Amino acid sequence: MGEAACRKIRNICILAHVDHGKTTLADHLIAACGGGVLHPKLAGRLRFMDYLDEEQRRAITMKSSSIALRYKDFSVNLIDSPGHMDFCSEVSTAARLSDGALILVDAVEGVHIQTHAVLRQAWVEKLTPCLVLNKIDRLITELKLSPMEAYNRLQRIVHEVNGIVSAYKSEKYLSDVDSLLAGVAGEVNLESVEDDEEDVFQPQKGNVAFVCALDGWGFCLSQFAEFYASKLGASMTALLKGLWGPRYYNTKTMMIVGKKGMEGVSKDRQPMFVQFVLRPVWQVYQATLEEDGGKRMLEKVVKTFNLSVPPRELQNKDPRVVLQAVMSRWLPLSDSILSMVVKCMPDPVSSQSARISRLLPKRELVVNDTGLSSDVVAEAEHVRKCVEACDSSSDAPCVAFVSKMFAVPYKMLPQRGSNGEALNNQPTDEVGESEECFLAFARIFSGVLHSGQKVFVLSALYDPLKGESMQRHVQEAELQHLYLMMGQGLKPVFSASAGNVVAIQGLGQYILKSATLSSTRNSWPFSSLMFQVAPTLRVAIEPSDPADMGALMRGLRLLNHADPFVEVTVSSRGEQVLAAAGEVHLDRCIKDLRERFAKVSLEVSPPLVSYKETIEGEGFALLENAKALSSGTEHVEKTTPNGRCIIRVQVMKLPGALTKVFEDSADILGDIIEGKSVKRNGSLNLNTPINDGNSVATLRKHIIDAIESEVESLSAQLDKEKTEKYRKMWYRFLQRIWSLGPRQIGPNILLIPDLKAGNLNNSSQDQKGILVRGSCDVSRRLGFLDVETDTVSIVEDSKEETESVCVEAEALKNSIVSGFQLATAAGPLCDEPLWGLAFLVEPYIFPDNSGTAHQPDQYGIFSGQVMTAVKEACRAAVLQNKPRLVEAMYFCELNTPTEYLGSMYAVLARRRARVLKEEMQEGSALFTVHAYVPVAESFGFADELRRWTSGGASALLVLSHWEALSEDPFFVPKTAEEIEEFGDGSSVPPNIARKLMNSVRRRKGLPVEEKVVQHATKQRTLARKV
Ligand SMILES: Nc1nc2c(ncn2[C@@H]2O[C@H](COP(=O)(O)OP(=O)(O)OP(=O)(O)O)[C@@H](O)[C@H]2O)c(=O)[nH]1
Ligand SMILES: [Mg+2]
Repeated sequence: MGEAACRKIRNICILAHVDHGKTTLADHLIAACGGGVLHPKLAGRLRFMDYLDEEQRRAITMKSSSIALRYKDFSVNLIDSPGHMDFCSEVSTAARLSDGALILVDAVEGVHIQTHAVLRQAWVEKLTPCLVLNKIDRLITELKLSPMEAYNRLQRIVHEVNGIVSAYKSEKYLSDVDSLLAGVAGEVNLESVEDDEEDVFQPQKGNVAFVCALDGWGFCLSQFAEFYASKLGASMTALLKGLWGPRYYNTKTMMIVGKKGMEGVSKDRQPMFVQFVLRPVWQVYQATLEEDGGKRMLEKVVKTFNLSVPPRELQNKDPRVVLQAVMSRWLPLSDSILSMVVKCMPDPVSSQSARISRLLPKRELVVNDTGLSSDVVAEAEHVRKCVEACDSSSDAPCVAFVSKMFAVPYKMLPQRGSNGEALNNQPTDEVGESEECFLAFARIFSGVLHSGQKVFVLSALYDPLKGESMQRHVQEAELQHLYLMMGQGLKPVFSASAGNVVAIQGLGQYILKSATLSSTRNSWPFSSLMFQVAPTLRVAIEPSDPADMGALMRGLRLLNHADPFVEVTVSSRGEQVLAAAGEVHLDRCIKDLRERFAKVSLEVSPPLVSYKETIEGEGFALLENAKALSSGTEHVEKTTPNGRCIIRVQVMKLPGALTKVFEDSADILGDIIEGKSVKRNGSLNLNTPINDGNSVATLRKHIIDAIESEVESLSAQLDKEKTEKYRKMWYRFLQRIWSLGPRQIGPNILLIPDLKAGNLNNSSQDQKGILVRGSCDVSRRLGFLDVETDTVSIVEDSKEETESVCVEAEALKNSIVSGFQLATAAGPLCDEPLWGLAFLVEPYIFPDNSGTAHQPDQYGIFSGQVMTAVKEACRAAVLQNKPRLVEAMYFCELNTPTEYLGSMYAVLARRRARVLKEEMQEGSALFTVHAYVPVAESFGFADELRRWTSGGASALLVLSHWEALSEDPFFVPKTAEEIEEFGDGSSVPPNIARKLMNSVRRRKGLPVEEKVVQHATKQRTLARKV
């Protein structure tokens, strides 16, 4: 296939918030251009792309799927995507394979959370977007707006969407400027640094459509401009400009004028969009749907716009049939949308040259060896050039990207090939273990793929310059069959060329979720997909009959393969844990497991909610807390069983902002701390300080910003001198970071003792304990220490006797760090990770008098003892400093009709929600409420809400942040007032923190301190209050 044919391809996806009408719109496009797979009468009701039972049952889309359409001489690959938050990973897979995106917005509901998310996704993947304002009919029939009010509303939505995109643009602009200033070499695209003020979506430009997918009509301004141009004999371009914005038609002068030009002409001025476009549409609706709407008006419209509607349909008794008959002939939906797609969206050739920097970012190469690698680089460059040009010739290298794998039962695969030959579509697995065939959802970016071809499957970590060591990341596979996708149907093709979206059979054993296919080893893999959220809802699964364990394991393996987003892990207690994005997703996974992949009956645990543990302290308290730390007054002390080491630990809380920086930067920290970045560059030069340039500098800046913001917030309450002291203290702490935990990258820090801290004299034994001082590894890697300033020797007076102790001290450093890691991985409340704490650990070691020190096994025992002592001391320090449980919070957006507001608040209150904002949506009876809901309380939330509001209210949840519960889980009344309020403690019901803590302890099999029956007699007389 030549370039000309390639120019006639459009790959598009439909993206929107849940229920804004994507699948309904797709129905109409399929009915018109799908080659007869869907009868036009069923369009809008069948929801062809929702072919899974579960999708039809719940009436939401759960996966993205593609259909090949023909419009005029264009072939359009349309991908319908889900809008529900739980399936947002499917949006990423759809966006990667497309060049353009139809962004739908419900004209009544307006912009919602997922609208932001999909706009961002389209922006990140460099797709060309068009805006589709759907459900215009609701403005007429539900809200009963006048054309003028409707115009204002539509204008507001267009404006809002433009605002969102321009924010992404300026963000990009800023980050480009940042990297320019930082002097980073790399691909800085000067084009995008240019500030273009123009709105992305402009109806006059033809990239905004106004549609009603339900009734099957829609238009862009050009259709009306064309019609009026011929009718009024005016210029089409002038009309196009006039049909949006404050432009009026002066009937006297027959001119298009601004507001001023209309002064004195008429009192009831209406912009041309209202007068020429919306009014006729409103008239048809009124004429058909209102009792005495008047048939005459309808006839007038039919006549004015030269519509040929069969009289049989016009006379139908059902007004909706009449309405649809008129509207779909007047403004056919598929034509409007597809002509916009063809006109405004790029073909694969232009699109790939614009998207190349996202798809295959240019690599910074450190070519140190000669020979081999320069050939490799040259070929990899050639591949990149071909992808950039979308080279569809047969001698170009083949490159395709698989964005997900999906499962199809073998019996659903076509039995005949493209030429009618029989296909051997039997399960090929030697194991014969499944009836499911895995297909790859892929787009070809260069060259031609054909069935039977051999390709290399490159994983995201593959690096062609590394030769042998990369064997794990590249495999050779044979493509069995290629299919064009028709929703659920598959149409076998022998070959497919660059620019097409296809399903590929035969890669099931090679690819788990996504991969790059290439005909040469010497090519870089495509950049990974960006997912908006992580799978957070975890449950443990076991078979009802233990004998079915094998089937369950197999089922989980298949599910993990078939769903791009699910995560299957084994917990530390050996349970199979399934992580999904949310409840709807989880339900579908369990159903798939039961009915399709494992086919056994299953037991599913209640959701395993993660918590964290921290200590109290905020704002002012932090300062006090810090003072104690620097003066070293309050500490916990532990001694190892052999008495040779004393550990002193103090703990303080980190400022919230700093904790957040550490949490958010786990990936970068991993690179910096484990030094992965060094290896990755291929220049293993250990003499140069590890300086991954940009990322370290940015992280350092974030850390400093966090501290400054904390200092600033304190400065309101404190005098200058104190805040200055506080700031200084923090900068000193930053230079003393030995390790982070848990897992070396968590949000807790281990500080080395202050230089001032001396050695310890143990009076009872009259011996001198030597302080083991670690090295500030993390500080140095983060660039808070310039050179090796901290290599102070452990003891200044290294006498003979202490020398051996020093050697030992050196060897024990690892145990100390390990103890800290263990403590931060499992806190004292319920073995959940610690969060946002700084530990100052001072280990003192005493000389050994027993003479057994140098035996290796003795040493092993001693180091173990030190590790345990450090761990115990850290945990005890947390317990002594007002420990608090930290829980994860969802951000929740709710929409509810006014009459259900009361019930909705009742549901929110039961779930410990905190309402942030509530507002009435202008021009409708809907309320939008934003709230935080604890993850622990969120299960069944959507269902309960639906029940209590008779389906009126809907909610979407996004994981937001961690928050400490203010309650003390060990609360017992102590002061006189507390005792007065709660009694002596025996009858205090456990508070929420305690309940949560106990439930986790019970789940983990840890001892729970509970008084089962305390005052038996008293209890008997108590009434049940439930
Ligand atoms: N009044 C009206 N309702 C519409 C219109 N388009 C779609 N709907 C209705 O909106 C509901 C959702 O439509 P879908 O097409 O399933 O929405 P979706 O965007 O595909 O939803 P997800 O795939 O779950 O995100 C259905 O009940 C449709 O009938 C429209 O133009 N007007
Ligand atoms: Mg849908």
